[in-house]
Amino acid sequence: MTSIGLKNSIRDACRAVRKARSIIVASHVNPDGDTIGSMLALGLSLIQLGKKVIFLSQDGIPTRYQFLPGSELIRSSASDTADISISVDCGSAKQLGSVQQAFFRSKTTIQVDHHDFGDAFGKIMVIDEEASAVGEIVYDLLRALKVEITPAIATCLLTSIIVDTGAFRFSNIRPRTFDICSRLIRKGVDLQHLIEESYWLKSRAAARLSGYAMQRAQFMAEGRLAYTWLTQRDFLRFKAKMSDTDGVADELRSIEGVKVAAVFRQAEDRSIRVSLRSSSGINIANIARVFGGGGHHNSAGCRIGGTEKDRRRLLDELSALVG
Ligand SMILES: [Mn+2]
Repeated sequence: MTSIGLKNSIRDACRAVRKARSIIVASHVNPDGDTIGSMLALGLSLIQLGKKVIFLSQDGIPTRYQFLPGSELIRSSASDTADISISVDCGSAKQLGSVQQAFFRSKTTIQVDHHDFGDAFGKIMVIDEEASAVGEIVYDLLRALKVEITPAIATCLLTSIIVDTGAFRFSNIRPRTFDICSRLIRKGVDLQHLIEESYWLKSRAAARLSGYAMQRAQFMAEGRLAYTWLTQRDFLRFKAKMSDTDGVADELRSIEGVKVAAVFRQAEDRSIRVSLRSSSGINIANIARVFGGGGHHNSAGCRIGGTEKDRRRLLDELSALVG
């Protein structure tokens, strides 16, 4: 989306928001800090504007983010309809999971997203692929709506940006990321505390299981491709949850010589969730897309079947990619 396109779509979104009385804000399944932070910042702002807001997340809110203001308002389903629905950080309608029904009951739908390789499903598309996190786009939207950015809203927006930039370390950061963060921090947010809570903090179980996954890592293509895996048995043995190991892919990618990293995590339904990371210059989202997933240039994911053959097929594609 061009910057003019973005401005126009923000204007259209503002118009729809001003007209609406009730609004659904919805996150993606297996929510991360970007989708949760963006949803809360947007929802709290809409409440400030006098709207009735329904916060929807199929999988509720991870314990890690329960400290965020407004988190107690999040529901996993809703029977009521709203005038408009807004999704945040969802690259496809499928990403909404079971809240899809409620979402599409609204006549007007707005998709606020930053995925490079997503599907268009909203009537109004507010897409900025250059944004490091959806929090950056929500910030633009709130400015256009003339919302007063309270410390609570600033906290949620910063959480979104901290999580999607790996606490300001990933290649998706742009100068504007810092411009926005600088303005948000000045609203009176304790940044150090926020990074600790939303990014660094992990349970012992999570640390041990991540270490286990790192220890069993395998290397292909002369060390340019690294991968590891975790089964349901591993999660049970370490008493850890799948979301406890979200950082493993980034850690694997940071090993010397590694250009592409893949983490295979077995879900409860036995399908395999694959997290992919690549160093700059290598587009990993294209491959994720071939396997029915999506994401960003350097961070993407997909789901594959549970057989050795399924895994092999993806690994072969990845090793061809790193040559
Ligand atoms: Mn995101």
